[in-house]
Amino acid sequence: MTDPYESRDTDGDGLGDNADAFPNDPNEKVDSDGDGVGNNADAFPTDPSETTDTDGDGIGDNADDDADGDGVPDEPVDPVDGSESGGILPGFTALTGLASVLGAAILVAGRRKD
Ligand SMILES: [Ca+2]
Ligand SMILES: [Ca+2]
Ligand SMILES: [Ca+2]
Ligand SMILES: [Ca+2]
Repeated sequence: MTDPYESRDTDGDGLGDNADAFPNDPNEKVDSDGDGVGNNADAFPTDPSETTDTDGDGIGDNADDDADGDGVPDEPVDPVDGSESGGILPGFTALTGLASVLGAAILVAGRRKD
């Protein structure tokens, strides 16, 4: 360490806590755009409105109409995607399962009474 005012390097990344924007993260030292995501994890280290580019097309997820790159625009929700109906079915199954368990419990309780 060359800075005489530095006394600690909590995350041990070689940069003192005073100069380290992420003193507890050994993988990050600088956040150039100040969006809270270190430059190493920030796909857009100079753009505070973007931190990730899921499909890697160079357009940040926030500005990208198709962030996951599946060819279907993110909004409005694509009805062909099927993720909506897929979400309802497991819930319905779980509810039916719960009802069966409850029914069985009531049945057992009723038998005990007799
Ligand atoms: Ca660090
Ligand atoms: Ca950043
Ligand atoms: Ca950024
Ligand atoms: Ca993108």
